[in-house]
Amino acid sequence: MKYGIILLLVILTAFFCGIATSGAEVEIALEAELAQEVVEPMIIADDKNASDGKFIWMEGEPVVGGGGAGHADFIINIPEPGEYALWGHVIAWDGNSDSFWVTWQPADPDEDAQATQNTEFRWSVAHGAAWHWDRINHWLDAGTFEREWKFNKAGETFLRIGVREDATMVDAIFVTTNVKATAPDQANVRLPTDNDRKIQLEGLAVDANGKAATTWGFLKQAYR
Ligand SMILES: [Ca+2]
Ligand SMILES: [Ca+2]
Repeated sequence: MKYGIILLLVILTAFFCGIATSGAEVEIALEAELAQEVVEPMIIADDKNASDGKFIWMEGEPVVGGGGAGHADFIINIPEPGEYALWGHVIAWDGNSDSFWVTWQPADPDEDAQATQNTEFRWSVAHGAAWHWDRINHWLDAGTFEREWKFNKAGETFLRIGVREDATMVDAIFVTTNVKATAPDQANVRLPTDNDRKIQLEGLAVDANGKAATTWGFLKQAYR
């Protein structure tokens, strides 16, 4: 009987250790303004309240419409295959300044959502005039749902944030394999640290050194 209890404890310990180990999420924090390429009218702008003092947007006034051109492209090296979610650290003043187009290849097709207006890739950004986190969703005609992207292998992926409405702002992006979390604290979101920025800037260059060309090698570094 005593040995039975000890055996049970050993099994339970192994079981919970296993959960703790397998529960580690991939978490990558990116500065929006450190995108590999920022194409006008999307621009990098200053705000002392933004992470590292900068953010990206197509400049605009509150309540005024406009947009549909310009984008920021990110090459994101994911360390393992799996399902991923994205969070944006954003400001969206009003109903005329609260959306982007988002595609993340190769989970998403190579599609220019600004041209196709495909609602699968339309992100309805949570309103707020101060910086806040919003999980990237798709705003379908049938409703708005959190997005998940499934990647079959580790390596370079290609994220595009395209302007849909001007004056919508992105400060930072958080990448996570925690696709269940629907609140920022559950998802363990964080703004980029100095080390995160170093990895974002140098990680790619180091990685690209060993290869003839990166998959998304046509992109150039927009900002250093
Ligand atoms: Ca606007
Ligand atoms: Ca920033």
